[in-house]
Amino acid sequence: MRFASTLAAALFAMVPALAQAAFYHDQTPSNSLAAAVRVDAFMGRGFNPDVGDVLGNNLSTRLDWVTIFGEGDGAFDYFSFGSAGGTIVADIDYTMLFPDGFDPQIAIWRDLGGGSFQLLAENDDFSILAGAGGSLHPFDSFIQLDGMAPGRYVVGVATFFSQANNTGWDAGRSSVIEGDRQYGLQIVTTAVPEPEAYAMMLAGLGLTGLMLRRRRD
Ligand SMILES: [Ca+2]
Ligand SMILES: [Ca+2]
Ligand SMILES: [Ca+2]
Repeated sequence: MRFASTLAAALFAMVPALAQAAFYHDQTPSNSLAAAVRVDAFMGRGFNPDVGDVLGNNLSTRLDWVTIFGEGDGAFDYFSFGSAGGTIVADIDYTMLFPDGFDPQIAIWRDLGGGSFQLLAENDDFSILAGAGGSLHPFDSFIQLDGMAPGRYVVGVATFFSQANNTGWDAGRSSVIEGDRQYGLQIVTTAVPEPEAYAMMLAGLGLTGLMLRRRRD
């Protein structure tokens, strides 16, 4: 994977070889909560110095995470993921790297199903000590939610000044991510295995059962 971008290079350098599946490069116009990109398949665990909690403690080997390298396209970005519950972190990194930097703003929604969402939190600027490494400027955003119920959640990215509500970023009072802007975003939680992963696990168990049975014959 090669990118002609300082930001992508910085982000990618932080993703360990074993966890390269945990790096997602977004170029999609995911412009609404309903059209959020599902990043479940990119969730992984393995040491990453830029993945941490609100106090700056590293979380990368205790929880699942995905590092997103996002590129603006004159729209907002939304990323959807399943959580087994507990802690959820959304952590903007390296976004004030020039010349492609900007002042980001993020929000988290709960996906209530049936096209309904509930705004849980939003943030513009935060301490660069939160989220372990990666933030070079307090314009980077950070949200940590604890004690969350299992379910599906969405993280949205916009440009300051923006205002979120239960239907997403309020288009009349929000600023999109312009086409030449780039950002790094860490999403951290306890992931939920996807149906395909379950199917593979069950197939594996079935195969093991068959082999055990055959051995007994
Ligand atoms: Ca970080
Ligand atoms: Ca950060
Ligand atoms: Ca900001």
